[in-house]
Amino acid sequence: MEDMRIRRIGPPITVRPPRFAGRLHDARTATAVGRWLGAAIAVCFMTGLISHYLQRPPDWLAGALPSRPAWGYRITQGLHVATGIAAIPLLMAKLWTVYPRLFVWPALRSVRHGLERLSVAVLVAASVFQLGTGLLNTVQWYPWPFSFVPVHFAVAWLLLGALVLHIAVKYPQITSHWSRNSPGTLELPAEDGPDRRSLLAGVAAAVGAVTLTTVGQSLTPLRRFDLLAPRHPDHGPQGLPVNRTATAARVGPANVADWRLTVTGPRSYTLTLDQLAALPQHTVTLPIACVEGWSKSARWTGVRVQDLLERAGAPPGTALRAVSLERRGAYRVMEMGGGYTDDPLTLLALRLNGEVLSLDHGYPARIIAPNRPGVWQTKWVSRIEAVL
Ligand SMILES: Nc1nc2c(c(=O)[nH]1)N[C@H]1C(S)=C(S)[C@@H](COP(=O)(O)O)O[C@H]1N2
Ligand SMILES: [Mo]
Repeated sequence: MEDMRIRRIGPPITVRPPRFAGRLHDARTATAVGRWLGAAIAVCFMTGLISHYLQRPPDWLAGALPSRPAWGYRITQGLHVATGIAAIPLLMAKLWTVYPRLFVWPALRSVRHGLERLSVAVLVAASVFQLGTGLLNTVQWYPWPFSFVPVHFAVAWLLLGALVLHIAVKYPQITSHWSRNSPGTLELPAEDGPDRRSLLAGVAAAVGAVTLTTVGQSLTPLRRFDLLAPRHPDHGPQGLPVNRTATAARVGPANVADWRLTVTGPRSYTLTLDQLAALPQHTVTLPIACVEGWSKSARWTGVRVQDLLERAGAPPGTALRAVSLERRGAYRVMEMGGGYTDDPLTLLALRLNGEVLSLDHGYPARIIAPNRPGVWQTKWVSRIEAVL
């Protein structure tokens, strides 16, 4: 049936994969960018684990969490956010360097090749997901239906697994291109050309720029430059940023007017604000280190948590539960292990930098403890329970 045949018009169509010239897409560039990206991800992963376990310790660990060094969480979380931000231009450079591999033909050469490509797909997806969700978390924007912390934590392990596999698979290329003096391979000259040096200098400049314009949110001597940071460490009442304001938490003057502190334990008691202020007061310098990346040190004055628990008849090293006046919110109830309650720096603070706490900073009383994520520095505390 002659007329049923499809007639070909013009020359046969062939799909040509794009051709990539130049040496910026080669294994040496991929290694040069990859080792910095790998280092940033390694630091980000380790500090992320620290943050996770300080924030949500399993029961067996809660009592053993150390309260020193007092500034520990400030450093680790500052590094977590800074390395995560630095990893963004590094990841973009790395993806640009290797994207011609998307066009390798045949796409699947063997089962091993297929598995390798699958692991790279997982690695890319997990990296983009972690850096994207982490960055949005620094600006407290959650445009997704899942809960950030558990998902960010789970995908971190996926990323780690895919990265370890990737390094193992690429180990021969990594070692032969690790440094300028590495032997290189037959098809690649070992020395760096000017184009590669320019690319690497550009990537370094991008990393430097995003770091310098954000790191001042936690590394306060550089705060003048934190143009792109979501928080400026000096902006906020009493010279300290606020994450959740009293208005957002629905705590108004009426809620705190007849405030009492209740402490429960073998000998429970209740104190008015005047009675609390008449107990021995201590002043400590401790940072608020928010998990979102900003941190700032301040001078806090109040009563040692140790003293409050002792007065309730609780033995040294007793864990506590603090309850906020706030009616709703993920951080209304906080638990603290014995390592923190025993530390003389851990206070139920009434004053900040010499002034009575403002309502936004937790008036009448808030917790301040060393080496602790900001989320657990509970504001508007009205009840402390000894957990025996
Ligand atoms: N009751 C209560 N306390 C809270 C919060 C909250 O939402 N509710 N937010 C926490 C977070 S996330 C941080 S970073 C610190 C910030 O303290 P600041 O507002 O005094 O700087 O308070 C913590 N205390
Ligand atoms: Mo926070």
